[in-house]
Amino acid sequence: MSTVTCVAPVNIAVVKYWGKRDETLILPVNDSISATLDTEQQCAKTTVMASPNFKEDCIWLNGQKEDIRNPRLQNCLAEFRKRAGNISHIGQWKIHICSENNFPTAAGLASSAAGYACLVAALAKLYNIEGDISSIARVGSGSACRSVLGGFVKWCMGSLSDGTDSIIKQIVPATHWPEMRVLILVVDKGKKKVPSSIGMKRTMETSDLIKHRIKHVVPDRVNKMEQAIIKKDFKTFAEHTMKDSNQMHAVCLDSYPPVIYMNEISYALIDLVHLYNEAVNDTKVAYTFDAGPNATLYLLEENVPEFVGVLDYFFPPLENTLVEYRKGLP
Ligand code: 2P0
Repeated sequence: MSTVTCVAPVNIAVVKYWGKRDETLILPVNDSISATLDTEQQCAKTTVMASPNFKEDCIWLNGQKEDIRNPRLQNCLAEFRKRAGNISHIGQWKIHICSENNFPTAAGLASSAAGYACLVAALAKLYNIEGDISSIARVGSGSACRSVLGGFVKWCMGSLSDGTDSIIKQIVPATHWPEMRVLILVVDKGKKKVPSSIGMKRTMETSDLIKHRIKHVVPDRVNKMEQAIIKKDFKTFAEHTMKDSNQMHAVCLDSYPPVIYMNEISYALIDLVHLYNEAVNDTKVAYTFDAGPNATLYLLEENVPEFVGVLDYFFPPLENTLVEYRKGLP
């Protein structure tokens, strides 16, 4: 038996990937940029085991047995077995996969990004495969390719139909902007109502706004975002992060039937961030929302205590506990 365990972090996009031009190879309609978070905070942990005694391939996700016939999973496995070829006898053995997330799964918190990046890293170790594995992670889940590298990462959409130029590059390592912090505000742990892949397909088929976004907005925004990251220009970074999140959700709303991910708490958080930035007469906090109502905030370390105080005031985390406690008083 051969066993490998890997850990992979989530990434949170500041210029969003939304829309595919090829659904099998998972090729996007625009470039995207994300930050890969610290491994321990929010990650997937995956163990892969290969044994000549296993009768069939199996997968467990958070302790629950899942369908191994998932086409994306099969694509990843097939690619590894092809690459392993004759160089490894393990390539002929059946495998068991156990994967866990230390955060809510499928709640719009990039669980599939961490999950597939982790699976691919573990399989690469198991089969002793070297070289770029981001393209294999990509066929598992588009955003997973960005979790293969640390720091700020750009996924270049490419233009070739075989996807060979749809590649990732590190803009800067995490050490370049060590003051950067991320707060993840879990508004709802539940699974998203419309999976990203279905939402993206609907957008591509029905939205007019997506055409404007991919042609006239994202190319310029990606350049500005890259420069802002390199120059550590938080104000520009924050402005484009918020505008891009808003536009992604606008194209979701422009899809038909509309794809709605945010809820009233999400909108209240957006208001709060803008009110706070106005009150301090600066742009100190940026929000971004993925395919769910949960907010990710980007801010610099020096501004964390004050903004957490503001959040605690308007969204007291212990509200229910306090109410219960007060009820218990004589
Ligand atoms: C992103 N999201 O750039 C965007 C922003 C969600 C909103 O990538 O179909 O799970 O597996 O390629 O990667 C989520 O989509 O979709 C996503 P598939 P994925 O992070």
